[in-house]
Amino acid sequence: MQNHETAPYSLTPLPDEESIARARHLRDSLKQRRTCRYFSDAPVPREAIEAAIEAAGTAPNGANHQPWHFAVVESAEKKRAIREAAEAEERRFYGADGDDPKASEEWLGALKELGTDDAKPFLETAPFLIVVFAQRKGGIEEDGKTQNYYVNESVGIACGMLIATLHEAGLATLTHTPSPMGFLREACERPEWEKPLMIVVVGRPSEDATVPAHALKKKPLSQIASWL
Ligand code: IYR
Repeated sequence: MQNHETAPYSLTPLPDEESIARARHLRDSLKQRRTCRYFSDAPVPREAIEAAIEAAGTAPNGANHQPWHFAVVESAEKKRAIREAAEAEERRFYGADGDDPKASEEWLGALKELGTDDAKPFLETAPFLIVVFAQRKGGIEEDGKTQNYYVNESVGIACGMLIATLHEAGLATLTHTPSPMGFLREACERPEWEKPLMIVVVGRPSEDATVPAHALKKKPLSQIASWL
């Protein structure tokens, strides 16, 4: 290693059985997570959102520039504006505006099992929309100039940690990605060097919420892992 300023690092060692039990415990909890498309308007505590964003902010990332911003939308007017703009894009995507769909036939076919369409009422119903921005530039000082690195990877990991923390807090989430979503930059008053990556919708499932049966099919370990 090159000479650099350091701080000590250690982890409390755990017996193997304890490591295995803890890993399985978190796995079993995360297995209960579902992408929710039916939200109630029941409130959720702002402190849980704050803690989840702080958890996301610890994600590994390029050169520790922490190239993310989380715009938390809770005002009814803002949520309505975002819903209207998102649904306009989705109408073009699904061809619900009378024109040819922007999505390919193959893509629309892949979505059949999810049952999605251009209606996105959850963008207004759910108490919080966390709009996640990837900072293409800015560095740790957020100067808007310094180059950032591995931005998509960094912010993707942060989103995973955000969603996992919200799930552990007993909250339902949906990753929503209207395309294109440039309108979110203006709606959230973010600078041009930031790219909206996704909306994480947060709330509680409605009483009659369902998930597509397709979403329950998970690839087994033997398919998703190889050991060399
Ligand atoms: N953004 C659209 C389409 C969509 C695309 C994929 I890939 C999904 O996994 C789900 C939806 C929509 O939200 O309907």
